[in-house]
Amino acid sequence: MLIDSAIITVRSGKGGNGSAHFRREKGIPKGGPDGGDGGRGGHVILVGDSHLDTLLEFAFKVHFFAQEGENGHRKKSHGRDGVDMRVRLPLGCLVFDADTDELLVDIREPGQEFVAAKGGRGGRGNDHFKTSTHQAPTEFEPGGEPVERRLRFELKLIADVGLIGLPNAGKSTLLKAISRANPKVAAYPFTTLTPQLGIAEMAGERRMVVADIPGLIEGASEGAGLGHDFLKHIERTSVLVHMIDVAPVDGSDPITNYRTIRKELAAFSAELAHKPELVAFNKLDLIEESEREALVRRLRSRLRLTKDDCLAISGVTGEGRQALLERCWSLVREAKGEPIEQPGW
Ligand SMILES: Nc1nc2c(ncn2[C@@H]2O[C@H](COP(=O)(O)OP(=O)(O)OP(=O)(O)O)[C@@H](O)[C@H]2O)c(=O)[nH]1
Ligand SMILES: [Mg+2]
Repeated sequence: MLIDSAIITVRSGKGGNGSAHFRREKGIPKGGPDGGDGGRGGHVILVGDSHLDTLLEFAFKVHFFAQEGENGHRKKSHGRDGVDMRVRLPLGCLVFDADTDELLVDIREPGQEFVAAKGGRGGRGNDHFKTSTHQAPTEFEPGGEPVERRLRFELKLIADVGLIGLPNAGKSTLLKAISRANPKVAAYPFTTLTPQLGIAEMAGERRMVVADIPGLIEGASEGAGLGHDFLKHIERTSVLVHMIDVAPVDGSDPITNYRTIRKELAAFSAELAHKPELVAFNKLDLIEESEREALVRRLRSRLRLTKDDCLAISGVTGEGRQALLERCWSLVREAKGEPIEQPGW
């Protein structure tokens, strides 16, 4: 399982101070205390929202502060309560106190609420301190202190798209180019040692979770190399993008390489073998422009793939990248049984 996580700081609002005011009006020289109470400080409330599916927004915003309560006014007028700060979270999100590691709540239901930082209570005004022997109190209560704490969110993510292929095929390069993830990329095999996750953002506020797993090699389904442990991670994805290096430095044949991986998927599980697969002929930039079309046509026909099943791309120059994402999007929606929306609809 792949985990998305975020740490944020929340602070509730301080309570408003009570007022220490005395009524002063023409003809009423000693009007007595009339200081009103302060307003309650705003809470920080976590709310379950079924429309969210990642913690992405917390990469940009990490402070969530509620408003302070207003101080009390004269004429026993109550200060306004501070506005609560509502923080929307995807369902399935676990919330921990980041400093103690205590699990605070598991957000499961849409609309579920959890007060993560309680607003300070409003202080009482001097009106409350009046007694028969204490007619002119100047005492008032200050507003309650705000609560500040750091929260850690954890969300188990199921990737929509799994990038597979031999080591060095360019999986991490692609993930890096389409998301904010920063996997290591290097010109040698087995650069990626653990699955990497990224969120590809597309026009029209569309998002896909993409998983880059370590390169697979022959025998991976039986435990060779590093990929085996991670095949199970991609079993639950909707779509596989099978990356083929069209000009491998080791001189190997892209066709054989493709079949090697297919064999391992089949040996691992029927589920993986039958998962929708999009083939990406990668590193197109290494091929002379005049030869590209013929090469792709030849690969396609030898692998008996239709035009819909494959695409030619370059993870480095970006060629074909958008088309690949759009195809993935359609396949993911299809696999999930959701209608395929167009951006801007
Ligand atoms: N010319 C060219 N080089 C590429 C392209 N994509 C990746 N590379 C290079 O290929 C090498 C391997 O890229 P990675 O992205 O690390 O490959 P990987 O599939 O993640 O490899 P492993 O993590 O070992 O499985 C790096 O030197 C990349 O710069 C491409 O489209 N064109
Ligand atoms: Mg890699």
